[in-house]
Amino acid sequence: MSELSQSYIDLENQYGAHNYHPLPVVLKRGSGVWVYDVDGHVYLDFLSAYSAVNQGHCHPRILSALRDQAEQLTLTSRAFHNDQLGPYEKFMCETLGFDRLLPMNTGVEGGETAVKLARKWAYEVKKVPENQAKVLFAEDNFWGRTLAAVSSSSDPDSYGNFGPFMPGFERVPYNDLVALEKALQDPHVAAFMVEPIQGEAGVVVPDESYLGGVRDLCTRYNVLFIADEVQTGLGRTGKMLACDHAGVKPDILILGKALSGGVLPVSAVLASHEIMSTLKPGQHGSTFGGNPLACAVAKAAMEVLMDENLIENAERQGEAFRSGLAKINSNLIQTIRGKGLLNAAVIQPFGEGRTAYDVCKALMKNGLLAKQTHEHIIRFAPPLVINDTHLNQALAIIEQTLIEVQKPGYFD
Ligand code: IF1
Repeated sequence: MSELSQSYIDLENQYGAHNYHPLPVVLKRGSGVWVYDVDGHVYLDFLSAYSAVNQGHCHPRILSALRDQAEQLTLTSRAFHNDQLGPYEKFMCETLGFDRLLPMNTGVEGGETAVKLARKWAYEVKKVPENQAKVLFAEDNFWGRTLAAVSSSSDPDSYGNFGPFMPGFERVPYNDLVALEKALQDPHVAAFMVEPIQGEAGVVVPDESYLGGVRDLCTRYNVLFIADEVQTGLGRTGKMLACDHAGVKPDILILGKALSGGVLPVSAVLASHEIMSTLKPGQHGSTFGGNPLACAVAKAAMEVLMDENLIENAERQGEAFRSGLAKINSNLIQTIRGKGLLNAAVIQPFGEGRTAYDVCKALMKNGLLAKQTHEHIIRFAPPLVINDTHLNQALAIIEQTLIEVQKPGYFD
């Protein structure tokens, strides 16, 4: 590593909280599928900031919307109206088929908003007794780092020593309709919040029938189906929403990440008028939620997804990636799974305790950035603008790397 890169890492080590263990690379610029480090080395970005830059790094049309609005008006608070919010809300509701949108900033604020809405609806519409509302989550879920989010987590790294936890949260096994129906026997259940594909759990794709089953059970037991599409939404899985693969519509939809094309934090919760109207003025909000800059950027980010056919590209390139990965003759790849351009490979442990992190470091040296999730899974999620040339280049790097890391002495 160069002294220049090391100098940046040293500053983070000395002055920053150590709440991450990043790969030893210091990035300076991004464009499309490419990112560049401070020494000018170029990398294919196969993480896309955890699916926040689906439109590619620094997309010119999104940056232009950012620049134009930033020179007009960036923030008014919701104490006043602005000329961007209403048109954005209309655009999003008509594009995605919901009655109303509540704008927030980060994905976890979207999740918090969805849970608050579900509880409010439970007390005021379903008539669940006060403070008795329950919300169900899936085992191995991930929806952020707030105390409510970690209260629903089954991962000790997420919840360890952050108690006491939010009451009224329960978990059911993912991809298990029998367990879900059993939990729905409790009349106090307000909602079931679930990722259509579990991202952090390691790109876990449920049975084809699962989401349809969730929809049917939630309807039958008068429970709100909350789809957390912060990571799977906005074209990532080859459809606008991952729920579209199953042809189901959730009662509450949570979006984030690529809603801004990675330019600034923008999230949104969409629901019916019945659900959304349970919130009255002064009962929920955020300083930056619905700011004119976010609305202008998000509208441009959505238009880019649709106008540049990125959703169809994700479907096609995802198929090509999975079949290309399967053709790589390496005993290190145990399983390949995913939908669209949200994919993962399970890596066999190798050498003396070598893990997916070691493979990611080797991939980095060969010009591809990816990140492991848990010890033996590598998530591969490039921007949806990836083309055939980029994809073949990536597959060649992966194949070369998997050979290199098994050569004697590679890690010496
Ligand atoms: C980190 C993980 C991914 C999410 C889903 C809500 C949120 C996320 C399905 C919250 C956020 C991010 C958080 C980020 C890394 C990344 C992540 F590894 F943490 F789990 F993508 F898988 N729902 N995921 O994936 O959105 O508040 O972050 O905007 O915490 O390191 P946020």
